[in-house]
Amino acid sequence: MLLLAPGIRYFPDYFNQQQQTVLLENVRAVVAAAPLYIPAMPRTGREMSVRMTNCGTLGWVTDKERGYRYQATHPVTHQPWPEIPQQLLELWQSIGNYPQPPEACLINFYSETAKMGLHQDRDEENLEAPVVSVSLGDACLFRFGGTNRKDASQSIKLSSGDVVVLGGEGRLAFHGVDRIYPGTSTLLKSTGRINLTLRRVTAS
Ligand SMILES: O=C(O)CCC(=O)C(=O)O
Ligand SMILES: [Mn+2]
Repeated sequence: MLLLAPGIRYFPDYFNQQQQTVLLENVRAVVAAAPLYIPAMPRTGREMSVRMTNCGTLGWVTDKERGYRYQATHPVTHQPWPEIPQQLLELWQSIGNYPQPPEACLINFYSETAKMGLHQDRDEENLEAPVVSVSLGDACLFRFGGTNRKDASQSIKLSSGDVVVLGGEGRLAFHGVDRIYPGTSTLLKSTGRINLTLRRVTAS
């Protein structure tokens, strides 16, 4: 484990090839039940470049009308989200340092050209619990800074199987994905990257 900044822990190669393959199968099963949808920014309705879905009792969604929020059902199918795969629950137990299980696992799919702007994860009522993030597929350039948008930032390349935890002092660190490096992994059938983030939403 490497401490990238206060509260930001990095576990390179946390999942080996075989574990990544199993995880990917689980993600595919989630996507089959809860299809990827196109998230839109609050107010402007501008579409994000990532495609998203979730598993867990709650999922993070966003649209023009109602903005960022967690809800128990898929915004398009209106079905409850599938369960969080066991491997991810175990990951949280092993490194989350938090007594209660995650409620949401946001699944982001990045095509070759997708990115995610610098932001904080702060739609959770619970900011005591960490956010645990898993990378699968092509590598990306991940940027993280401090708790103010203008704070200096650093970048690292995240590869398939890597895990990053934003907890404690790092829980509200600004972060984002500047680019994908297409063709750097053979895990997925085509190019692209999948990111999974485990979150505890409620405070009790
Ligand atoms: O893709 C990543 O590594 C980060 C994703 C992220 O920050 C988010 O979904 O809030
Ligand atoms: Mn985030």
